[in-house]
Amino acid sequence: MALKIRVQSPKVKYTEDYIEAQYEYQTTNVTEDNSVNYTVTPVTTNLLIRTQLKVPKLGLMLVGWGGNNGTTITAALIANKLKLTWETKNGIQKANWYGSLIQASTVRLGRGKGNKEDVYVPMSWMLPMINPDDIEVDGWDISNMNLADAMQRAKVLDINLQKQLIPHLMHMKPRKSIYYSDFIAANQEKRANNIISGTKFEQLEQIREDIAEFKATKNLDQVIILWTANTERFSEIIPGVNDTAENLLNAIKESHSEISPSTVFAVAAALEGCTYINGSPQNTFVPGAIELAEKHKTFIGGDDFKSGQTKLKSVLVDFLVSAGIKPVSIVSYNHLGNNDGYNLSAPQQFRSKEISKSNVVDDMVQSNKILYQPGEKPDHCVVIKYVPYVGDSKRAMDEYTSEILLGGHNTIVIHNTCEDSLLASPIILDLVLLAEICSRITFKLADTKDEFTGFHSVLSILSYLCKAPLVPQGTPVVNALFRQRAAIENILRACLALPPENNMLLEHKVD
Ligand code: NAI
Ligand code: DG6
Repeated sequence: MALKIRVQSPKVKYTEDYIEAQYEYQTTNVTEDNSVNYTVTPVTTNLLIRTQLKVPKLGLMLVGWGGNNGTTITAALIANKLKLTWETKNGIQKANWYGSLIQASTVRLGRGKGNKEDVYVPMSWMLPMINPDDIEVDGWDISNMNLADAMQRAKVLDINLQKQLIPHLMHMKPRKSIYYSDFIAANQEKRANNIISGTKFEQLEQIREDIAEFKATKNLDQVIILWTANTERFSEIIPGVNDTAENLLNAIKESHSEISPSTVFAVAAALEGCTYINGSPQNTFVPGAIELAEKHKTFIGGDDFKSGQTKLKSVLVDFLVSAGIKPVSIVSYNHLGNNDGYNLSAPQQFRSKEISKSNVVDDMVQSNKILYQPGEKPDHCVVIKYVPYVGDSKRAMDEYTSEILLGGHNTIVIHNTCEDSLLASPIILDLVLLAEICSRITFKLADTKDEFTGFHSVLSILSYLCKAPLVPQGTPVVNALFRQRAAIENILRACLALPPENNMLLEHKVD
C-alpha cells in the first residue's frame, strides 16, 4: 500500500500490515472544592495505536435507497467515479465531493521547508482510507421505484447530470423493506408497495439474508448499513421488551408492536456483524439494540445527519458563548417541500426531529457558569413547515438574540437556502468512510501484555456528522462543531504519533 504520508520518528513503526504509533495521550484531572478551589493534575497515558493498512472491499446498504438522499448519494458516487461533467447555465460543471469532510477538507500537517508555510493535505491522506469509487451500493425501500425514476422524482440534480445517470441507475432496484404504518406519517402509505410480508422475526431473517447475499455476491469484506429512510416516531422504552438485547430479540420473535422497522434493521446489522448508522432522529438505538451491538462488537452511530441549520447553530452558539456573549433566545424556522418535509408534517414525526434539533446547544450553555445559572437555558424554538413548491431546496431562518455588555442586546438573523440532499449526501459518505477506518484502529496500553482493543461500539467520533450524537453511556456529549472536528483530526494524527493540533504557534510568538 503506497502511503501518502510517512512519519519519520522512532515512535512510528511501519510493517506490511499496519502502522504502529507510540502515543502519549495527555489528559487533565480536576478536583473541585465547592467550585471555589480547583486541584488540577495532568495525566499521561502511554498508548500503542495500531492502524491496519489493508483497506477492505466495502459495501454500503442504504435503508430508504429510493429517497432523496438515497438517490443523491448513489448518483454522487457514480458521477465522481465516472468523472462526469455536464453543461449548466453557468458553464461546465464537474463532479466533486464538496461538503465531505474526508474528501474535500484539508488538515494542517505542519510547517514546510524553511519554516515558511503551513502544509495542508486532504484529510483522506492521513491514513489509508476507502476510495469512494470502490464502494458497492445496494439497499432497501418500501417503494419499488428504480433509482433512475426515483432520482427524477427527487428533483435534486441538474437535468443534464440526470440524463447521464439514468442508464446507470435504471437497473438498480431497492430490495423489499419493512413497513409498520404507525412509525412513519400516514401520508407515506401510498409509497409502500415493496414490503416484506410475515412476522417481525421473518422480516429480520429476510434482512439478514439480504445482507449476506449482497456480501457474498459482491465478494465484500465489510458491509455498512445506513438508515436514510423516513423519520420514525420515537419508540417507547418498555421494560421486558426493548431494554436488553435478550428481551429485544424475544420481542421481535413475538412481533411486539413497539419494535420499529429501524430497530429491526439495527438488530439485523449486529447479528450480521455490520456497522449500523442512523441518519434520522428517532431512537432506533433502544437500550437492547445498543447492548446487542456491544455483545457482537459491531459499531453503531447516529443520530440524525447534522447538515445545515443545526451545523451552523453548533458553530454560532459555540462562538457566542465562548466569546462571553449570552444567547437567550434561539428561534429556528424552516420550510421545505420534499418527501422528508411531507413526512415531518405529521406531529409525531415532527416531534422526533424537534427533539434532535433542540438539544444541540446544551453542552455549550453548560460550559459557561458565568453566563448561565445551573439549569438555565436559552429559549429555543424549532419550527418546520411543509411547502411543496420549494421541493428539496430548504429555507432556514434563524434568529439568535443574546445579552451583551451592561444589558445590551445583539440579534443575529440568518437566512439560508440550500438543497437539503446535496448537504446530506457528503455526510453519508463521511459517516461511512470514518466508521470504516475506525474498524482498523486498535489501542493498547504501552508496556503491558494487554490485547489491542478497538473503539467502543458506540462510535462517538461520528458526532461531527450528527445532530444528536450517540455516545457510550455516561460519557460526555459534544455538540460544538470545532471540538468535534478537532477530535477527528487529532485522532488521525495520534495514529501517526503526531501531537494534537494546538494552534499555539509559539515558534512565531517568542523572541
Ligand atoms: P425521503 O422521504 O426522500 O426518503 C426516504 C425514503 O425512505 C423514501 O424513499 C421512503 O419510501 C423510504 N422508506 C420509508 N420507510 C422505509 C422503511 N421502513 N424501509 C425502507 N425504506 C423506507 O427523505 P430524505 O430527504 O432522503 O431524508 C431521509 C432521512 O434523512 C429523513 O429521515 C430525514 O429526516 C433525514 N435527514 C435528512 C437530512 C437532509 O439534509 N436531507 C438531514 C438530516 C436528516
Ligand atoms: C426539516 O428540517 C427537514 C430535516 O430533515 C432537515 O432538513 C434536516 O434534519 C437537516 O437539518 P439541519 O438542522 O441540520 O439543517
